[in-house]
Amino acid sequence: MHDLHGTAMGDYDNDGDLDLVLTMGGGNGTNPSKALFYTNKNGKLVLNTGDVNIDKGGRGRGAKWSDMDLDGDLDLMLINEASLKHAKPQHFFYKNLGDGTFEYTSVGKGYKIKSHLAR
Ligand SMILES: [Ca+2]
Ligand SMILES: [Ca+2]
Repeated sequence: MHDLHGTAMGDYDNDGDLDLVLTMGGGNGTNPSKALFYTNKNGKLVLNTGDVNIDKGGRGRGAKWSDMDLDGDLDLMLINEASLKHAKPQHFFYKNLGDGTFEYTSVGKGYKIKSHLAR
């Protein structure tokens, strides 16, 4: 494994064990990399990045889990360094669909983050 920048563990599938995401750098911007996603299957971390639809490459720096839409499951935020061409989006937000997969979404473009203050 090379160019590892960030890690985050969270129980994204609500099965009682922690799953893992690793963010990878992009070779100083020359080789954008997808985050590596590992599902915990009975204590064994199984790489299945493509199977869960984590499909965008970037200059990964950090990953955070948060239930952004307050529907009871963890959504994923991947924080990236700017690309050399300043391509947008810089950061990636993935909504947990609740079936073991994610859907890329863009905050500010149709994806509303609910606030506790709005209740
Ligand atoms: Ca889990
Ligand atoms: Ca959620």
